[in-house]
Amino acid sequence: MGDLDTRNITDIKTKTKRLKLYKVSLENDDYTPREFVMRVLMKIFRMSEKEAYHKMMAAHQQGSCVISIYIKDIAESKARDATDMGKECGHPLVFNIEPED
Ligand code: TYC
Repeated sequence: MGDLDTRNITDIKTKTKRLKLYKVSLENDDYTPREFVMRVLMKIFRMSEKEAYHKMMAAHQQGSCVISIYIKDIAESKARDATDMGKECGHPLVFNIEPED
């Protein structure tokens, strides 16, 4: 009985899998107003005005900037909602996702 129980417990433990994480990045463009980018970051990613300013400026100066890291479903819906918010107002703002290494 002892041997069998120990093996079963080990099997259960090794089946625990870590969830894969995804980065959401903000892409720079030449048209979207800076204030609008900040509004999207504050609304969809719950940033303070100061954090939103720094992330927006990082994308503006470097071409893109990682905003945050989430499980797949959340990363996809945040990137889609944020990109849609730009589209609805006629801005070409884009958020992309990619697997974290
Ligand atoms: N480059 C834009 C401008 O000068 C502002 C901007 C910043 C747009 C960051 C997108 O991800 C972005 N109006």
